[in-house]
Amino acid sequence: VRAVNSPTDQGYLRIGELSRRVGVAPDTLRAWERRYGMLRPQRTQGGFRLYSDADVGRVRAMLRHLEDGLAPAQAARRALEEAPAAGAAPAGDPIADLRVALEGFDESAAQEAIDRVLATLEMDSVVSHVFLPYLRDLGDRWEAGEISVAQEHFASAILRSRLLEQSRGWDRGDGPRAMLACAPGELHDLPLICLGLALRSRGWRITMLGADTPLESLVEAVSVVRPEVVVVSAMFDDRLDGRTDALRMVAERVPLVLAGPVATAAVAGLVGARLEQGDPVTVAARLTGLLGTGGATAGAVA
Ligand code: B12
Repeated sequence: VRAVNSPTDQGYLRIGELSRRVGVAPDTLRAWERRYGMLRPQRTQGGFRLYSDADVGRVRAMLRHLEDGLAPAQAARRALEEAPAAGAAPAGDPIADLRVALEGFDESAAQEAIDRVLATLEMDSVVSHVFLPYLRDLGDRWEAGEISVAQEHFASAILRSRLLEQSRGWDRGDGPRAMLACAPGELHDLPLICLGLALRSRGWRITMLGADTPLESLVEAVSVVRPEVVVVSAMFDDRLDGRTDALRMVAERVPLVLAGPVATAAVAGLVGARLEQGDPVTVAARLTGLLGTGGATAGAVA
């Protein structure tokens, strides 16, 4: 079971988000990090720095000391000595907040925790650093028998509704269009919704077919909507078994991407699809890169 870190030391804010929270320009924050060791970011696998509530606390302390008239080096020393002092770390760890609220069936507290997350983080961070890690934690705890199916259902229903709320209008504009569907029998549509939001923040238009989509019906929808890309997602091994003919029919009409843990290079090769096994934000970035900013060369995706 993956433990959730203590509220103050888990990094989840990117530099721009930290900057907005504390009202200090990113360049200044970077200088304080370099000169005074004021910030202690964690690194993501992709090399991004992630800042924590403890970092927020130290910057706020530094600002107080500057306001009191101390020179920067002196203000920094004071702020570092104080550790996460009174009034320093306001928000708490969003994943821990969600865990307590959702697993305690406390809908209002959960909605407030999600409101805070949505107000402070960009969509990529909401997905990568809060919702997906929380969902994995939820699944681990369910598998270990620490929480019930009822708690898991309650939590995923609320998260799903809040993600879908963010999806309103995601088919507008003139960006490239992605059609997203879960393989037949597949009910796990949360990662697909996350992918849709991550694509949307990169200018795509989204047509979401959601859970358990019959592939014949997908072929029909493709010929009506004519998306630049179709993504079919699957969590379980047997979702794609015996469906190579239907998948090939999709891939013959439109660049097809197979995503999710059980999509394999073998199946993708067999049907002429592209395999994407990263997390939703990484996949969104990659598809966007492949298509180019003009969205013209859809053929590059498959
Ligand atoms: C919420 C949930 C449900 C909800 C789904 C709600 C919804 N609308 O999506 C419900 C209640 C319906 C459900 C049902 C079931 N679930 Co469920 N569920 C989960 C849970 C808690 C979160 C799923 C999720 O969204 N995860 C977030 C994803 C993105 O994280 P990830 O799995 O680590 O995926 C990584 C990559 O593989 C990739 N990725 C994965 N999918 C996709 C898709 C796309 C498009 C992209 C780009 C990337 C991508 O991104 C992640 C990397 O960051 C997981 C726990 C978990 N570990 O995920 C279990 C889990 C997936 N479920 C599991 C099981 C066993 C079931 C059921 C069989 C339970 C049952 N006995 O009925 C059913 C099957 C339903 C079905 N027919 O599909 C197992 C799967 C084990 C396996 N693969 O064999 C898990 C892992 C729980 C566990 N630890 O055992 N579930």
